Amino acid sequence: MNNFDIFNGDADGLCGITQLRLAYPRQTTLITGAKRDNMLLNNVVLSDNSQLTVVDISLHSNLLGLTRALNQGCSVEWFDHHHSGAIPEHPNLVTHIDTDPTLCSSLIINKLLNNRFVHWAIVAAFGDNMQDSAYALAAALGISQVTVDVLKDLGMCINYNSYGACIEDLHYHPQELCEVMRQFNEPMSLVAETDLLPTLKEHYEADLTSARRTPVNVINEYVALVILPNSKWSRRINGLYANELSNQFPNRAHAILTEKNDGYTVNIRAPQNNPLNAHRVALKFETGGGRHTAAGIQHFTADQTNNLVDELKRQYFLQ
Ligand SMILES: [Mn+2]
Repeated sequence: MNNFDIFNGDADGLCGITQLRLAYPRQTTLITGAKRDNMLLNNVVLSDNSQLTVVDISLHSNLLGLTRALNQGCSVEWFDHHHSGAIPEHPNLVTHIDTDPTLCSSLIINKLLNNRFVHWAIVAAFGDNMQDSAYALAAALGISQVTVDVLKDLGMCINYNSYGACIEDLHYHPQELCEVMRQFNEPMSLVAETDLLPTLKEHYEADLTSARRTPVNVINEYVALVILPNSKWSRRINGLYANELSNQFPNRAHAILTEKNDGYTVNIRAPQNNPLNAHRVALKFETGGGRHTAAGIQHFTADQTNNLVDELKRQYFLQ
């Protein structure tokens, strides 16, 4: 029988599978990717009767792969906090799915493991930007401020590593991170014994510095636009840089255009002081989608820029 661990390559996916494999060691084939590779189960070739552990990818988006796996006689255990859609009833499927907005996959797993590797869960919560949950858990356990700061740094840096259009854009393959992380029951030991954290931090800072050097086209008090070049650093940092600008200028909506070979991708952020309808702006374009606060357009062309600016102005001007 073959065992597969299938998990998102971001901090939550990695910390989730780390907790599970520390608790239940098992030889497995690792299937992971960049954060945006969220259809991992649909795209994997499984052997019949395998055991699958799936962490931090949506069941809804992977229903095809799940159905196929169950038909092949595989057993599947699923841990996640994304929208799942209707969960198929099958004797070989066990799910631990909770879409409570204060939970991430690693917090769900932590609860099942009774805080056994809770520091890893806190790393994940910071990585998934669930600061309140992370701080609350740390406070409940009386974890020192110094330790919390390190766990937060680690979570944000592992999360940063997962951004990019494809695996080649990433500094570390998440599979490599997974193999390193599972050697440590305790993330503070990983930080003490490896140079992973300072290395990621340096890359993170370098990417941010490059982004900050790019001119910001301030359309008016409520709308600003940035165009990042076709480069790996742009693809790694565009979303995090959009968040940074949004924190810095809370009255302003932001659109970050990242050049690619045949146009642009777009990250949109609603103003923090008016955090609505970013997805509405994005949906004006064919490949747009997202949430109220953060949305995106997969494929965008330069001649649509005026349209986008008009939509942003219409949505956010004088509100
Ligand atoms: Mn997550």
